[in-house]
Amino acid sequence: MTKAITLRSALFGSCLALAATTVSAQELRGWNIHVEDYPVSIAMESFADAIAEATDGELTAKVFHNGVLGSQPDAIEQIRLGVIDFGEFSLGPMGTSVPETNVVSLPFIFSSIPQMYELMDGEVGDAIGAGMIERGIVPLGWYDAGARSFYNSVRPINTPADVEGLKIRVMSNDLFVQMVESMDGNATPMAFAEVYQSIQTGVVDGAENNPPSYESTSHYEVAAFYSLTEHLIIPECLCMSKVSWDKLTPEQQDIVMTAGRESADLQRELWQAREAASMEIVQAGGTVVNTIEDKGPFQDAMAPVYDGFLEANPDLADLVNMIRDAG
Ligand code: BDP
Repeated sequence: MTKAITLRSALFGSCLALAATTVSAQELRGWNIHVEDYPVSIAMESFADAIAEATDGELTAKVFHNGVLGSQPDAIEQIRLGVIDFGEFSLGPMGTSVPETNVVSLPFIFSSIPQMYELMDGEVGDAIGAGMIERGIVPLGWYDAGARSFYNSVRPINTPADVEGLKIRVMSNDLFVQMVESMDGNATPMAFAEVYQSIQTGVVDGAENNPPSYESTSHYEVAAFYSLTEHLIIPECLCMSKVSWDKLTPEQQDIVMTAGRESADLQRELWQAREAASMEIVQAGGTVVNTIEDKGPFQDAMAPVYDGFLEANPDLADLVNMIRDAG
């Protein structure tokens, strides 16, 4: 693999020149879209605690939950500019800034969550991470976001034909628009915070997300059919602005990187439990869940998404194949 630079050498190599920089006590500001008891949020708080402890309070971090620092696409740009110091992002909306992240937004690209973990913790994660660093975003740890499935207020989805004519909210990325359109649905990119009301008022019929987000946003109250298509396994990332990263001393960088990795271990553990709890909550709340026995027709329907992507991004074909060949 030509892009096999490790994140460690890419980052630590480039900051040697700054080794003499001294930094006085400072607080990092962190963006988070989720509610405070969400696995991501708890892991981010542990990251903040670990940094404060390891630096004796010289470096602290404050996490702003509930998306109060703005929408995800805006926050990604602000991280790149150094306006926000760190954040926890889905790689889904990062595609417009970092093309490499788009490979994990291809429907059904990973065969399972364990496979996703394994690849993100290896060469695939390193290649995507290198692309992020090039665009000003330093990955500290890969978080889990399970698999996303469709939900709507109209009918259960059992086959791609059931998506026809449904108005589905998607995250901001053309790939997700194409994904829904390839099943003849109508896709509407929209901010996460607007989805509940949009379903309630019929602006859209539904959306797609993992069980914890479907539950924590109360979307299940307004879209009771949850169909386990599990069409997207998109990893998430605790990341830091490269602008902010470069202002840290090498010792602080080490502390932040270690805290980020450890927070990812915690998040992955918490995720499993929350997924199960969320499924129970939504079912107790009246959600009708259906599993999909044969996902083959959905996978087949995605052929145009892959064709279009590979035609527009021939340089990413190796990365796509690396994941597909992992089996
Ligand atoms: C959630 C992700 C979050 C996204 C949200 C969405 O954790 O980062 O903003 O989906 O659909 O699962 O916008």
